Amino acid sequence: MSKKKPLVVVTRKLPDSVETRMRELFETRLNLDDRPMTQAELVDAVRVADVLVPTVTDRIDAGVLSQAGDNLRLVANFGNGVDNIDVGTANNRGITVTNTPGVLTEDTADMTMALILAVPRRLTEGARVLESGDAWEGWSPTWMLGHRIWGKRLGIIGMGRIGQAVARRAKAFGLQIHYHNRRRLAASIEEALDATYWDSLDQMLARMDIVSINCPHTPGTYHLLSARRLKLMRPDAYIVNTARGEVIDENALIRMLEHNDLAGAGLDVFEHEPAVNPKLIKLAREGRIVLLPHMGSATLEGRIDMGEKVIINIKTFMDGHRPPDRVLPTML
Ligand code: 8YV
Repeated sequence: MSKKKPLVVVTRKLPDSVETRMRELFETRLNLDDRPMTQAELVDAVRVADVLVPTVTDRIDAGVLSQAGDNLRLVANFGNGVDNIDVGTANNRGITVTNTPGVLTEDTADMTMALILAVPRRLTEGARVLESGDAWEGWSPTWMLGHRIWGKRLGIIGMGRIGQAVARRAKAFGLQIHYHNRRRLAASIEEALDATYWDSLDQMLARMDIVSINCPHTPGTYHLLSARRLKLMRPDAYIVNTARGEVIDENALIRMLEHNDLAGAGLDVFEHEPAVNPKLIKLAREGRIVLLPHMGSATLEGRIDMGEKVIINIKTFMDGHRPPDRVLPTML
């Protein structure tokens, strides 16, 4: 007799090939119209599911987890960051949590590099000149001048997989690589990247031309770039964030940009997503900053790879093995 297939509830629309494979392997409940689920709908889902596949847009907090049915054994996050899930509570309730590391490293690093280029070189501002439909008055030696990135100092906060992938790209663009991380990297990696380690984040911030946030959002990194720390930065420095909005005190950042205490910013993530502070939008319209709607890992290839990881995590778990991408509270 064949074993009953587990009920897998997927909270958002995933690429077709991923959904097709999930349907073959599991009893799958999909969200074909892609409308984000409410907290009440998430509660309904965890009451019946054996496995929940949430994304960054779902808050799987203690309130949701406390109402999970006995069947719920696995929360297989479609995403790398797990700050949308209360991993501690899940763990205490015997629910395993997995994520999708590795497969979005290069895409996110590409987008980070795109912002590192776009902000100092005024890329979106320039593109808008022609889109506006107004006649272009032609080239001028002093018009639309940005700033060179070659030779500048890039300070990477969080030198994990994505941080290192940013460093590899930035090195090729002639940036000097500096980093702050919980743990110092092996000498061989530092050497390959020509990277200088700063034990003190404060000291590093005061000396960088561009700062890139590449660490996860955890209780320890919430507002890591606080008002006090942002003030340590040079007024001609830029800040790029493709990690999580919560790592920066967004109100403090806005104040600094408004007062020209920072040269600019490139933000792919926001503190209260999907809400974006209107002051940020105003600054973007003025050409001071570049804003993207959380597109760091948005490639079809990446999303298919993420789906594949989710499937492998579910399948391995259901077959009675330790899933490859298990997240433990101690890892956060
Ligand atoms: C994903 C991300 O799109 O994986 C992450 O941590 O931030 C994004 O790039 C998102 O998390 C999907 O849930």
